[in-house]
Amino acid sequence: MMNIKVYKNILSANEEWAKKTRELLSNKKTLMWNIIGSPGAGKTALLERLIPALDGRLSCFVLEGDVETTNDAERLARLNIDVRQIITHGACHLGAETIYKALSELALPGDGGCVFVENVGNLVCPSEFDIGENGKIAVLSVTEGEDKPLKYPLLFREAKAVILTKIDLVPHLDVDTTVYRTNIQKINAKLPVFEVSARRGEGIENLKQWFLSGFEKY
Ligand SMILES: Nc1nc2c(ncn2[C@@H]2O[C@H](COP(=O)(O)OP(=O)(O)O)[C@@H](O)[C@H]2O)c(=O)[nH]1
Ligand SMILES: [Mg+2]
Ligand SMILES: [Zn+2]
Repeated sequence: MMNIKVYKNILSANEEWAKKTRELLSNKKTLMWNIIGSPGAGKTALLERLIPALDGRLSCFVLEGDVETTNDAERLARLNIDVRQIITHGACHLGAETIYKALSELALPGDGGCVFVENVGNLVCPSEFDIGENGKIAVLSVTEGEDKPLKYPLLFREAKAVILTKIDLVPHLDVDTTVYRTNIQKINAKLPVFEVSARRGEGIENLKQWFLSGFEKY
């Protein structure tokens, strides 16, 4: 018999915590979404609109990641949901260990829980770290420029959906949302793109249906 030497791929600490998070989420029949986008893209404003729309169907929780301040957690706490702020003191992304520990403290229901993690505003490294989420969601605003999916492809390769925000501003800008879509599709042809205005509420209903459909697997 041939003697084949086998090496085991030891998971990094981050991957180990991400795995524990996935187990916790699965036991609790809860979905967790990792919301990634530039500072100011409109991630918090989107959650302020989306969560009340999902209310009644899902129990929503938010883990807010920021370098400093509890501003975003304070905005979302007004929705009367359980929100926790994770302050990174300089780190530009959230790691899986912090997420696991924060998640363990939430009173997740046994079914229908939905956790939104607003990652630190950054188009680069949050996409590189698995935090045990069910999916990454890219938030891109129409003011950022149509070439951003081409310049920051990893996020668009990894994401389960793109939310193109601030579409109420399109009439005031020299942009074309079809160019955003074309560039997103160059990176990831099957990625769903939702055009949304958190200011006016356009597109929120479609997005709500997509988030609800994520629970069909349970
Ligand atoms: N016109 C318009 N402004 C928006 C929209 N969403 C967010 N903003 C504004 O964009 C700025 C940044 O929003 P915020 O939610 O804090 O972005 P975050 O840093 O990605 O969480 C704020 O001044 C918001 O009022 C939108 O849909 N339309
Ligand atoms: Mg924010
Ligand atoms: Zn980072």
